[in-house]
Amino acid sequence: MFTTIMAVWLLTMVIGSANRMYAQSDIDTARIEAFYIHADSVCKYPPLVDTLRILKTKVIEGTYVTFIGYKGSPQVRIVAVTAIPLNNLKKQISLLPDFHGPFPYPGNVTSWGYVFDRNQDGKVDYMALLGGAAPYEKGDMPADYPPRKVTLTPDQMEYYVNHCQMIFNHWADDNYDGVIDGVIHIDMDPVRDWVMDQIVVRSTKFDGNFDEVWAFQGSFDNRADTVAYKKNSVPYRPIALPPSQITPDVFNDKTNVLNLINRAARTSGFKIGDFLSGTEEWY
Ligand SMILES: [Ca+2]
Ligand SMILES: [Ca+2]
Repeated sequence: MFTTIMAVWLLTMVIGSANRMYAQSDIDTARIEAFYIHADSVCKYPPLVDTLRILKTKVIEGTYVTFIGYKGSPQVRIVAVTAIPLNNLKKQISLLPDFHGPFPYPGNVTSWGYVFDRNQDGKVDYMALLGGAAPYEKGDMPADYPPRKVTLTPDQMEYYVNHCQMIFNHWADDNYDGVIDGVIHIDMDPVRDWVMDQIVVRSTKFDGNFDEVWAFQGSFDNRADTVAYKKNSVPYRPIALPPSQITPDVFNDKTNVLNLINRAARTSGFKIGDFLSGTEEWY
């Protein structure tokens, strides 16, 4: 346990010092790709689940919106949107994958995410929403790693378990008008239950049209050559479901989630400063 805490702490220090190399004006946090690097590290290196606490729950039209923080801090870090009330975070929410046998399990309640208010206007404008638990391909997969349904050797099983993470899809409102205009979304490998790529889809003119679509594997440096997509319809493979499409309707659904969270935040009395900008630990 102590080793894990030290490893996470050391990593946080490394990330912190790397980020301090930049002046504040050099980081355009209002771009999903720039902010993703920070949000991704929050998703990957969470605190222990024991440190979570419920700050407020608001019921809106039968849906429970639960604002969750870390013990010792008044700010909201996580929001859950559920049909049932949350009353035992330790049992209901997992911040890291549990393993049921060899399979990663994302926890009992999965409709939650890390939230940020990048421009500090009191409204959430970036959500990293949990999508499941699975291993991520990072460009180092051995050539003989088998497709799904083939029994793994002990070495392959160790490789699989070591690559398992919680899956998050990152949704952003980059012009702060309350409408989602960008996503960084997972795309599963067609032949195995691994995340193969992450697809960036943006409406950079904020008019609802997708005008920037590209994909990467593991890090932005490892960019895919092309992403086949049609006008405002980007195909992707979800976890454990048939192939699907990212469309303006999918963006609208997430805008509705954003608006629900912000409505619940407003009626709960949350103010400017109650959500993190995400840059607090950068300088
Ligand atoms: Ca905001
Ligand atoms: Ca927007």
